[in-house]
Amino acid sequence: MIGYAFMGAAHSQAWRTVNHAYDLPLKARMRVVCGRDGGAVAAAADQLGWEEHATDWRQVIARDDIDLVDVCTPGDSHAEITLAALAAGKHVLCEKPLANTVDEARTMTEAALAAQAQGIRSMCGFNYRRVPAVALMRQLIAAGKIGTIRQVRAAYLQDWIIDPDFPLVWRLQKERAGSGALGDIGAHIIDLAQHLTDQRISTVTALTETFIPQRPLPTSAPTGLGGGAGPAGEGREMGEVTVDDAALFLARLDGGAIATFEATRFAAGRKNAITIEINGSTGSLAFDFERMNELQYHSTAAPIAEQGFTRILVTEPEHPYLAPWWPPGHTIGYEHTFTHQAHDLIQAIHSDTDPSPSFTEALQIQQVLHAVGESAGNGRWTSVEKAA
Ligand code: SOE
Repeated sequence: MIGYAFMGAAHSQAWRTVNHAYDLPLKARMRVVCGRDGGAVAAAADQLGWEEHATDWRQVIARDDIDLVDVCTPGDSHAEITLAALAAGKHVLCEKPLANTVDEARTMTEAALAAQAQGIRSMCGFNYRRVPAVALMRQLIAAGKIGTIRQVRAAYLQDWIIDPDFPLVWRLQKERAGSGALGDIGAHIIDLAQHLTDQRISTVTALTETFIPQRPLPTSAPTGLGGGAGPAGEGREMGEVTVDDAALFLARLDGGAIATFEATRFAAGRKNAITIEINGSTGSLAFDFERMNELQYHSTAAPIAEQGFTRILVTEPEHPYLAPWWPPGHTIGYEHTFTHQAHDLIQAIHSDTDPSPSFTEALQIQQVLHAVGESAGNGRWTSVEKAA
């Protein structure tokens, strides 16, 4: 694993757990965690459960005892590390968004397709697909339970940077993160909308906003989402915020549905609020991540007097991913989505099939992000370039 901050910790939890939760044909072994700061990566290895630690990812990738490289670094190094790992014949799991630009994502996808011919698998980490209630939602839609899909309403709301004194961390710098709320959290709801409906976004019209254009430079090493804030008040060094704080867009999907998307880091009080509702010709399904063990379902097939949204408690062994977890009613959490992701990747490697989302799927999401950025700049409806 390269990188060990928030996503690295989440992925480590998954690698630690997956062998025990599921009876898998291949076992994950946590060989090496890699980072630039020798002391910090040693502490991370100890805390997160890695056998070894290293500061040079190239040396790690060259090792014969490494089969899979898990890329958990900021977006500006995804392409370089992934291309090197694929060239060395390693399977790759790369965090979302796949890259900072469409060009990088395309190069990575071409490399992944070439490696695929040698049996090398690549996957992009869109973990929210692996919430059991979301997976169930997809199954119900595919089974025709809400009929023809008309509308999608998706929002991803956070508030961790509303304080103007919050420092200029890497996620607020275009050259490191690619974009702001759009790529970081908007990418998740783009993936969810397309995955659930099995339709692709074809055109968009968008606006983006950066509410706080300058912020204090960070004074300490990054932790969690951020880095230490400098002293408040005058005399501190400021830097430009070069990404969006919020991104809103309308979209048409290629199967005829229409959609609205909202991604913001300025929704005071909303910590990690993901909601998605899908309205079809004969019903609706709605998911709220703050109630991630539930799914709301309304069907027009029920007698009129009994119609309304029904709460499905998604904790049965019959529900996706849940068989090995707890008895019905004993809920699961955020971290399980990463364990489910690790499970699906291991199964794909073992059965010589392609995991999803593949890099080709992640490239298409990158193309949607790009079209949203273009449209926000020129104020026009913009077509999404075709991935293939
Ligand atoms: C930060 O905004 C972040 O950690 C994202 O990068 C993750 O993808 C999301 O799951 C939670 O928020």
